Amino acid sequence: MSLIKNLAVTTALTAAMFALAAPAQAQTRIALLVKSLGNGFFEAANAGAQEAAEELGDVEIIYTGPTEPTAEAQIEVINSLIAQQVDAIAISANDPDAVVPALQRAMERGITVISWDSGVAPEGRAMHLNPSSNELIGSTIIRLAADHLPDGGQVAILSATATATNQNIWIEEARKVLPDYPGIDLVTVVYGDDLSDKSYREAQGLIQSYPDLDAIIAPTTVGIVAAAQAVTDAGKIGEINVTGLALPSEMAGHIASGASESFAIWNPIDLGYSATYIAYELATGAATANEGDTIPIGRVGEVTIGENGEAAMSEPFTYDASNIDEFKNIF
Ligand code: RAM
Repeated sequence: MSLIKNLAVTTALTAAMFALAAPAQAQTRIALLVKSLGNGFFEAANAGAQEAAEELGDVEIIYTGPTEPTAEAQIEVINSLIAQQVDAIAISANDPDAVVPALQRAMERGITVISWDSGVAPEGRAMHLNPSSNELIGSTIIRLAADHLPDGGQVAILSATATATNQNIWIEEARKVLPDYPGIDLVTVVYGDDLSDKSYREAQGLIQSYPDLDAIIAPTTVGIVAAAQAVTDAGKIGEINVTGLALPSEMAGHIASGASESFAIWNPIDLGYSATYIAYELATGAATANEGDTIPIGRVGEVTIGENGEAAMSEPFTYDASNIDEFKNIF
């Protein structure tokens, strides 16, 4: 064998070995774009997305988001995902409308776009996955407070950002059921922007401004922890009950101390898992998202697309001292 031929064979062999050694190229790259990084709720959703990616086999998850939960910062991330030519973007949006033009540009370039958790207006995505029915979440957060106020009382809401699609809908739904609770007086709604320090200051403001306050309802996992801490630090445990939507892992201590009697949440791992399945099936053409279509979501089951291209995953579950220990190590 000539030296040249020998070299050629060696090169071909080396290339083949490298091809074998190199990890298989993921065929579908799905960006899980969250409201902001550093939020335990989205980290749990990412764990579910990774689980789905492993099951699906040829999927790469790009977990990404801005450091602060604003639409402007999310638009920058969307533009970078367009440049990276990802196959799908699954977004939890900081604003239903502001991100639409950027997402439309993504769709024009063939990128599948869905929203989950916090929705995008219909013209900016193929479908939206709600964690649960919005009516049910809205009525649940009021009931959680009312359950511990048999004689009625003053409640205040500490929300995330003022433009967050999900919290705004839940608050709207919560207001609709208030007539069913004549003794419950919703005194104000304030915004902690899903930032711990701002949420803490807003909770302190509520405690100072409303001396007779009986409950703080925080429909955000970031806000509820900050509010429970503010109530604890103000020596108001037993006077002001903190409730809303939370992660058992982040609230176990506040349930034990009595700062929170109970709260609710759906499974955030399942939500990230479901969003990934849906994004994958739409991106690969295995499913469509027209009204009435059913999309399988692995071990979670299936969702059916309803009005405005929306679907809902499951029901929220209530956690209190009787069951929190079972869940605090899961999410
Ligand atoms: C925060 C975020 C998220 C919301 C949860 C309940 O983590 O605002 O969007 O779904 O709370």
